[in-house]
Amino acid sequence: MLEYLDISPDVKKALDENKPVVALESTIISHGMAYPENIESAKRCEEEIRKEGAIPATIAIIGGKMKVGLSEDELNYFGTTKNIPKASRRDIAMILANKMDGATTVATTMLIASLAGIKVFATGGIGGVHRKAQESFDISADLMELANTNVAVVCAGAKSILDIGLTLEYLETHGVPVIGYKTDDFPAFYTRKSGFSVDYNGESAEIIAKAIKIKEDLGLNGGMVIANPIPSEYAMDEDFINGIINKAVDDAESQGIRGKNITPFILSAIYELTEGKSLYANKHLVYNNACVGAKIAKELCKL
Ligand code: PSU
Ligand code: MN
Repeated sequence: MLEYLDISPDVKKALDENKPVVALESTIISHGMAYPENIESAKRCEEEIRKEGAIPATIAIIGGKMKVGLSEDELNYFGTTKNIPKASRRDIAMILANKMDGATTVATTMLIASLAGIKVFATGGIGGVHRKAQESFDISADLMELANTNVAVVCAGAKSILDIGLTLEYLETHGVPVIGYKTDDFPAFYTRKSGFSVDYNGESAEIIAKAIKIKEDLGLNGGMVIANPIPSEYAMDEDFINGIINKAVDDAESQGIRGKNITPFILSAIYELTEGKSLYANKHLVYNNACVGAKIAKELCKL
């Protein structure tokens, strides 16, 4: 495994010394935002984590290696290189065999974080069960990873490009706890509410860390969803954004977009249709998640 896994010196040192580490994904860099905002925002996430006293570990596949913690050069390379393939679990083996680059999704970032011994990961939104999944079978590999891999994922909920109700049902079936960070509502990425509730309100980073530790002690495999709503000052108007999302989902369908291209297509359609306003919300909710991820990772190190 060491042949394929490359942990940066500061991440390795932090892990060896039981210091808090927070993983970050790279699909958001290659497919979620355009240059130069992608790099700026990736750096700002790392800063937010450091400000809280934890060490960031941005995860990506570069030249056939699973990198945990990117150097500035690697981050710049990753953010400026076009057409890096989105790497989900099924893509890892061939990407490594061909010594290619890969942008890690929530699923793959969880998997690699877990190989490196990182327990907390902060991102924007998770993938889930798509609308009309009963016909398309389109269920993100993120959910299967959450079912199996022991990493807690701090996110701003799921976008309503998905069927949020079915996504929560799926997580329940697979035994994945869905915990709100200081909220009873499951958030919908751009907005603080989705109309669905979380299973538990995690009132503090401390209680969430405790739950992660207990889950680990009991050998209950699988991840956890820590749903952290976008701060009110950055939240978007619900009717406005939902109208846009519906249009983006319809456009994807009418243009026959399929498979792994659906999510990136819809995300960029939302960006175009909101004339960039969605990006502002997107960036700030990710920074907020990075910060909460660091708080939880810190509490976890004390246990
Ligand atoms: N949802 C978002 N923003 C994102 C993604 C999902 O709101 O950037 C990205 C994440 O990397 C996630 C992936 O893991 O898309 C899910 O893709 P798919 O639906 O193809 O499984
Ligand atoms: Mn899919």
